[in-house]
Amino acid sequence: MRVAALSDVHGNLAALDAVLADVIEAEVDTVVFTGDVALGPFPDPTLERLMELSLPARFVRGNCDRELVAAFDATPVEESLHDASWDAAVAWAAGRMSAEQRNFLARFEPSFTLTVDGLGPTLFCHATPRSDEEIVTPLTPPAVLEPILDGVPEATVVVGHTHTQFDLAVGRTRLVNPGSVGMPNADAPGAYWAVLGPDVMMRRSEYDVAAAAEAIDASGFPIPRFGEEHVLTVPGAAEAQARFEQMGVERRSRS
Ligand SMILES: [Mn+2]
Repeated sequence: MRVAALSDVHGNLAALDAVLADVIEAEVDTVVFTGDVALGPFPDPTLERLMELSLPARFVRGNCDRELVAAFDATPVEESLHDASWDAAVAWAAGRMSAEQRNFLARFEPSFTLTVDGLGPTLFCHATPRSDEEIVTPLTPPAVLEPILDGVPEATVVVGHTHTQFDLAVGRTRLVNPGSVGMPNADAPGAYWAVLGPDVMMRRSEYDVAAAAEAIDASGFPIPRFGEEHVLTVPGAAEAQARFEQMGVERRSRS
């Protein structure tokens, strides 16, 4: 089969709609969302759109999806990657969700395998096969990456979480990140995703980022200037990877 891999929509409805239009043209067999669909400026209409998709779709649970369900249920989260401003965003977004939307998010799967044309058995997960928070980037040392993928039988592993497109060979495994639909780290604004099968085709969909950023910054989403800093302009890929890798080093040194 051929798959459209969409990750980290983060409640950016305009970006999602732009990608879905291009996905239809790509004529894939299924769409896989690799997590973090709703935490962002338009959580409820984003979930509504995903719940009524006419395309065949599967959903991986991201750390932010997990945290939204926990916040909706008022269950404390043990540890979070987020700082206090993002904790406020989780509470804000969970407060806009219906019980049906909560139940939809709660059914997302930790990971699953599909056989993709040309790529073979392909594992879809959010951060790494064993965690929805662990940070891996092209800067992660092989001595760290290889044990994470040791014992994973799939030829290809597709992850999201760090919002940056990459396509890496790690030992026998091809590790692919399609980037982020709604909150990318990249060298140009837009909505990033990938077509899988028979190879990996990285994609970028254009949309009206000025109008989207304006709507986002008027939405009440409690992260200041989110539209301006993550949609109208975006953090550069190299800079973001260095920042994520530093977070990864700090997390590894604590565990
Ligand atoms: Mn994530």
